[in-house]
Parts: sequence; C-alpha cells; structure tokens
Amino acid sequence: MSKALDGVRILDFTHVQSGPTCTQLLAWFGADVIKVERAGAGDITREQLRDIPDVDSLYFTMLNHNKRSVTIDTKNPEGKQVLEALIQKCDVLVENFAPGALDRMGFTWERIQELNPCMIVASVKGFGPGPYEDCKVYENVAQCAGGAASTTGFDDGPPVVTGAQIGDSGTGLHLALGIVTALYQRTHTGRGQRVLAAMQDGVLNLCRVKLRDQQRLDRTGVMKEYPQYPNGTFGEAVPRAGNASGGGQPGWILKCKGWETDPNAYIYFITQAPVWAKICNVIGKEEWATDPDYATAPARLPRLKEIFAEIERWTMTKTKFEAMQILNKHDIPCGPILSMKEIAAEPSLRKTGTIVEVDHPTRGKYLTVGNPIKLSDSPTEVLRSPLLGEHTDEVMAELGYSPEQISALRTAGAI
Ligand code: CAO
Repeated sequence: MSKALDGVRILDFTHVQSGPTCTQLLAWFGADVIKVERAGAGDITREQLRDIPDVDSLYFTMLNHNKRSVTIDTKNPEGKQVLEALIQKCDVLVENFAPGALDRMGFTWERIQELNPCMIVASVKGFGPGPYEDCKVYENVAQCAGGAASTTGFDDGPPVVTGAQIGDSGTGLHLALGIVTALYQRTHTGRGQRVLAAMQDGVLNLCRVKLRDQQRLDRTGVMKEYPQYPNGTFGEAVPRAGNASGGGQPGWILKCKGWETDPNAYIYFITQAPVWAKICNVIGKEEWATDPDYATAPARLPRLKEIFAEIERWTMTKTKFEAMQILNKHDIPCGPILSMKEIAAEPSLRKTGTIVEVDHPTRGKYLTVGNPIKLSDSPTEVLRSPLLGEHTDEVMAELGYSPEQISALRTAGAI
C-alpha cells in the first residue's frame, strides 16, 4: 500500500529529541529519511542513558525508527561534497543544531538555495529572533521560558516541569506540520522555503489557555475556577493551579482505593455541569442536585474544595478502574491515573499500534510508542532504528558513487 509521503526525501540532520521526533513522524508517513551523523560518534543519544553496554540506547532507538543512517564528516572538504550531493537529491533538510552551526559548516540558506532551489530547510531552535536567539536550549529550558513551568505545580511550591516533553517532542510535532505545509505550498510555487519552530513558541502555543487566563486576571483580578478562589490570594501573574482543569468544567485528582500504598491509585474527576445530577446520585448526595448552593455551576465554584472532598469520600471506596466503570456508565467524564507500567501492558494500545514491540539486532526486543497519528490510507509499520552508518554505502551508491570512490572517501575520513 502506498504511503502519504512516498517519494519525499528528507536529509535528516537532527539529533537528541526535538528534531528526531519530527523526522520519525515523516518516516512513518512514508518519507525516505536519511539521517546524517557524525562519523565515528553519531547522534549523542546513541550512548546516553544506556541500559545495555555498547548497545544503542532506548533514547535513540525510540526516536529514530524507519530511518537510514549515513555517517559523514561535514567539516571535511570531501565530506562537504557528499553533503552537497545529498542536498541536491533531497526535498527537505531538517536540523536542530545550535544556532549558527549550519552556517558555520558552510551551508547557509543562500548556499543551499544555490544547490537546490526547491529545498525546504526546517529548523528547531530554542528561541526565535530576539534576545535569546543564540542560546542552546534543552527541554526544560523551553518549558520554563514558554510559560509551562510558572503555571504548573501547586500555589505553595516552586514552579514544576511536566513529564510530557512538550519542548522537544512538542516542537518536533510543530515542525513536522510546518514541513508538510511547505511541501504542499511547493506544489504551487515550485520553491522551497525556510521553516522555523522555536521551542519557546511551541511550548507557549501549548500554554495558550494560560495567556488567556493572564488577560482574564488582568481584567477581573480573580479566576473563580482556580483553587485560590475564594480563600486564597491572586497576584499579578497566572498562578499555579494544582490539578484544576484548564477549561470551564472544574476537575481535580482524587484518591481511590489503595492510594496509601499505590502512588497511582487516583482518578481525575470532572464535575461537568450537564451531568451534575448524576454525580450527586452516584456519590449519594442527591440533595445537592436541587440545593441552590450546589445546583448550579456558578454556585458550586466557591465550594469546589468541599465538593471534591465529598466526591473523594466516594472514590476512596473504589479502585480507579471500578470508579471509571461506574462513572462512564453515567457519562461522567473521568480518567484513571495510569502508570507507565500499566500503559505498557494495555492490550488496546498494542492493538492500535500506539505501543509496539520492535526487534533490534543488538538490543533484542523492546517496546516503543508507535505513530500516534493514524491515516486510513497510509498505515504505519514501525521499523527498528538504524545502526550507526548502516546505510552509508547504500546511500552513497544511490548518489552515484562507485565502490572505489566510497572506499577512498572512507580512507580520507570523509565518510
Ligand atoms: N560532522 C562534523 N561535524 C558535525 C556533524 C557532522 N556530521 N554534525 C554536527 N557537527 C558539528 C556541528 O557543526 C557543530 O559544530 P560547531 O559548534 O563547530 O559549529 C557541533 O557538531 C555541535 O553541534 P551543536 O552545537 O548543535 O551540539 P551541542 O551538543 O553542543 O548542543 C543542543 C546540543 C541540543 C543544545 C543544540 O544543538 C541546540 O540548542 N539545538 C537547538 C535546540 C534544540 O533542538 N534543542 C533540543 C535538544 S533536545 O531535543
């Protein structure tokens, strides 16, 4: 069966997490992704957080499926020529080097356009143009600079970063959308263009609701769905909201049976207004459905703490899965707090290919997260990540190099 991005060739100059997330998605949609790595070393994540000595780490294998790996020393003049040949052959160059690194290598936008005017050059950087544009950036820097950390955690504690890699993988997703959009525009214009996804911008985009709240706070001085209301105080900036929901339906994380020993025996419970009467029935507080202090959403806002405490008395008598079953029967929105162990074992995620077991020649079998985006006409087959330089000869041959030339370039250290 054909794939959505069949025929698209990607020169993948990415490393660590943000860029590789993007090119992995493109590979899953069918693009031929040629990952260029430093000869002899490769993407630094191959050796980071290793669980098996001398074997590509899970960090690397889980971000580089379905790609081919070639090793080129792009600072070697002959290596540069190989890269030029690749630029001429590919549709998109994706990179997430520190600012200026590609230019220092000699591959400015102008030079790339000379080599291939149709090429799309897509970059992840920490910051867009401005005071921090020259800074190197990792995940948590982006979470802090993009507004996530200041708005995450509890009011009486420090800012907190989230486990979801919204700076790295989140920006990789943004970049992937930019690339396919630019590819689409190229079908009309015939021209390439630059695509930039800054990690600060990507995180801020995902924190959009918090900028909404900043303006509400500026105007009214209070936000009634925040746990600071009615007894706490609001300062000048959006406060940390604990586990309050980011939207208009109040929610909180509540203990379930077993919470004393299981750190994940909790459920997220949403007191959605349309099902309030059902909630009252389930928890045995039928009178709240008609009591004017509780019957309407605005009346409940100053009493949320007391309401969630009462609901928790009920959830503590059920496991999170029992509570889910009962609540779902009544259309009451809720979600179990699932551990990674539970997610890894979840049969439905295996069935949909969201969690996949992959075999690797030196590592053996391991679990990975497959393509979270399902296309009905472009199914994803998750293939193992490449060994370092595994496809150098193959790709060189496709570029027209003879075995003798390949061997000479290898002797010269260019590949
Ligand atoms: N052959 C020869 N040299 C190569 C090469 C190759 N195949 N591939 C890369 N290099 C060189 C680069 O040219 C660069 O050299 P100069 O510094 O002399 O110009 C050098 O390797 C290092 O690149 P770097 O500065 O990007 O790497 P770093 O480890 O110092 O920094 C990071 C890493 C992530 C902080 C930085 O790349 C960055 O800020 N990237 C943009 C933001 C980003 O993506 N962050 C997410 C990180 S986690 O996903």
